[in-house]
Amino acid sequence: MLFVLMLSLFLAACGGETEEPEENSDEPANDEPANEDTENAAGENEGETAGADIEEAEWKFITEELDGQVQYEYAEEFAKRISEKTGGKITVTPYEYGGLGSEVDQVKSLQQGAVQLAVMSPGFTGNMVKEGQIFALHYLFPSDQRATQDILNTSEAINTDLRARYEEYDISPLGFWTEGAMAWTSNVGIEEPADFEGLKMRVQESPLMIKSYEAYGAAPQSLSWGELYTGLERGTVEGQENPIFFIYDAKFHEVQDTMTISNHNNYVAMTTANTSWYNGLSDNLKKIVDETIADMQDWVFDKQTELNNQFLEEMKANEEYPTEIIELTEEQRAAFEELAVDVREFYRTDVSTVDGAILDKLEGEIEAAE
Ligand code: 6CS
Repeated sequence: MLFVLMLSLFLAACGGETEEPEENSDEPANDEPANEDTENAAGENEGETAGADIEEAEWKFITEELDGQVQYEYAEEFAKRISEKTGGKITVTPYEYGGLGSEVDQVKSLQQGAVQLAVMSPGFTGNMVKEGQIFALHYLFPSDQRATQDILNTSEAINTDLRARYEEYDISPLGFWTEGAMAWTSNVGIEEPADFEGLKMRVQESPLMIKSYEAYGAAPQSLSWGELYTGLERGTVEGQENPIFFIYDAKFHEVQDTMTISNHNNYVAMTTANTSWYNGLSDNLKKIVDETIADMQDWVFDKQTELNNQFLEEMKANEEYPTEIIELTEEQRAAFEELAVDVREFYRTDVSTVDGAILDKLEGEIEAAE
């Protein structure tokens, strides 16, 4: 035995062949070059190194928007980053709105695990995750979008408490971000609450959104955005709210005469994952997903700013479909705010399943931030 041991030491010292490493050994086999990626300077090929222990997989990522709009651009950027970080082992396939049914159908697809990831607007879960309707409350967040995004990034009420409510339904919101300030479109030119009187306002699937417009005297109804252009054209609905980039890119300005820059709220979207799938990811992949989403908060903020500015300019310059653009003064905004504040009470008593605790905490966080 001593002879055998000495012989193998002698052969190893001479650079002779050695045994293959045991299956579970972490060491590379001596007769193969060490992983070249790890030898590169400055983290080059970091993705390939990171991807070394990752199995190939495809993750489906649905969005509620089309190519060129914020959500879809987000999914494409996410796909690019995940591929880089996993050395191409994970392919994320983004899906535009439309192919997988309505927004509510998309929520079900995520819950059932037919897709792994989705950008979701809380408005479409309004009949299920009651607390998620918090984002339908007007004048809750600061009117400044950067300040709003900072709260969305750091709020415990949102990122811990609200997330837990969603996870009861197998939906994990991993990031909350604004798609920009909301504006109203109509043919009446909304400047004061009286302009809403009897107006058939389109909203998403959220009882609280309905309540918010009833507070102004409107006659709101829920509709998928896929039916919104035709609805406005035919007059089945007469007004709607959305960020400017979306109003212009979805061509609502073709069938609406005026846009009120009301900034009564901001449009919140969530990057969500199917909870069971997310929990089943390896620690390494979970970390890659979490870090990518955290890193993209600034990216998506810049993207929505860019698109909202760009489309506002395009709308102003459009002579084929001219739009009267109304900017509300602080005084005019205050008249809406006065009516909107009571809706918070409705949220506390009739919507919230936790006695308004999430709203109380969020209000405190907003106040502290301001
Ligand atoms: O109004 C809507 O329903 C749509 N608005 C935006 C900004 N994104 C998708 C959503 O479905």
